[in-house]
Amino acid sequence: MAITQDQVETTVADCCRIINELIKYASENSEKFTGASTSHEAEFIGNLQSEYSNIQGMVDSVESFRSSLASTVALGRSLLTPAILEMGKVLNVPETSAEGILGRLYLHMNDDGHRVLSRNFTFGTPTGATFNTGDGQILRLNTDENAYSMEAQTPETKRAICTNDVHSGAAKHEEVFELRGQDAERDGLKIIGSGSTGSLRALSARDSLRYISNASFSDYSGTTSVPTAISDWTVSTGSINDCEIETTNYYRDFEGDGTPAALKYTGSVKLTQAFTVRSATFDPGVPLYAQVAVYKPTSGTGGTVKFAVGGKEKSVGVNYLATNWNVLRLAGNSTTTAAQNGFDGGGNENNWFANYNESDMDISVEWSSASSGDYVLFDDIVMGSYTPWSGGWYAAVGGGNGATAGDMFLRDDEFSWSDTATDTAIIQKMLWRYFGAYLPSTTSTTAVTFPDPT
Ligand SMILES: [Ca+2]
Repeated sequence: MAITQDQVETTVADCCRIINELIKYASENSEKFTGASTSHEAEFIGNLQSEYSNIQGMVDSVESFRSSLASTVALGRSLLTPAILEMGKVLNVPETSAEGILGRLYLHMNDDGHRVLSRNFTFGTPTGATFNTGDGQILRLNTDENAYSMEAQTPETKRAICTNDVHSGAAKHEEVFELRGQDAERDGLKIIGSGSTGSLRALSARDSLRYISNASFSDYSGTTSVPTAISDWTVSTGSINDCEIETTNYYRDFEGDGTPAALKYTGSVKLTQAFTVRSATFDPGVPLYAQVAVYKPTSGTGGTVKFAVGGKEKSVGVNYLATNWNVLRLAGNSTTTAAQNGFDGGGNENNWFANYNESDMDISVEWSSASSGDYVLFDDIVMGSYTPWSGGWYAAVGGGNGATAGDMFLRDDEFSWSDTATDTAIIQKMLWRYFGAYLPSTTSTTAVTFPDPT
């Protein structure tokens, strides 16, 4: 009789149970070997009497026991691997590595609706330290293209520290941050931190030039008050007569910008640029960050502003914007009031190529239902790849400094954020711990179809 996927899932779950019970004794149960002052190891050491004739031998032996326990916990990978290879045969996939087969299993589960229990992460929001000079942000993306939580991550506090600013080796608006997780434990018996470090460079309009031309609206024909064309952009709705160039109140410039400028709409206009202008290509495996700055001059300014990249857009009623510069980020297609109001949020599945791709791909900035006698400004389209680190994706973007400098990131500016996970899920946790992988998951126990061992 042919082996079924369900049968191999049970075998994977059985392997997870064996290793999970050992890990629970090692570091997770209230009765545990190591991890805190109440652990068996610490109590054993604490109860030793200095008068014991072989006290050093006793310390050595418990250390030796600890070392063996850590080695056995590390065997989780070799315990699980044959079961995962068996899964590869059942699925009839060409991959031969455990990681490769888990990647295929993810795709199969996405197709057939199989779900494991979620580790139930709460992903923290990077928060700038009160002493920061820069007023920009670090944005995160923890949702994959199929809208699953990216759960191959370590619950811990993470930090980003600016190591290179414009005065110490970075290009303007392209400051470099060092990313740091918490220290890992000495032998990995208890997971207290990833020990991971990484690097994150802030994105500027210069990054956008990989995809579009004239991303910050500095180039035009005619005069600032009567432009005859905005270079490389097409007026697809409205008239060039409702476009001007604003060189005093702009959002920010970028390295290599000539005379910094913003685009001014004095009526309902939509400018569009096809991605064929620069023969842009997108990486389906790397999510795209995209934003544009919008200026609202008075509280009474009305209408709707829209920023669209490919098939996705961020559309916001101008009444929701602050009377100043605002940032619209590509992160969804929502039209509800609450979602519109969240125009400043992070990324989601729509930042992946599979979801924003379309026929005749283009980018556009639009003001519709413009209020009579008013204007809005658009400036500084920033497009670039999110940076992968420690199982998630990150984008850093500085704030607008307009004509007056002073709020760019400076060296030692810092962000911190904490990720937590309920982590009652056994299979998902083991696949992260031993393979750096995750499968389609759900927090609803009744929706789980690839169940944890009981
Ligand atoms: Ca500009």
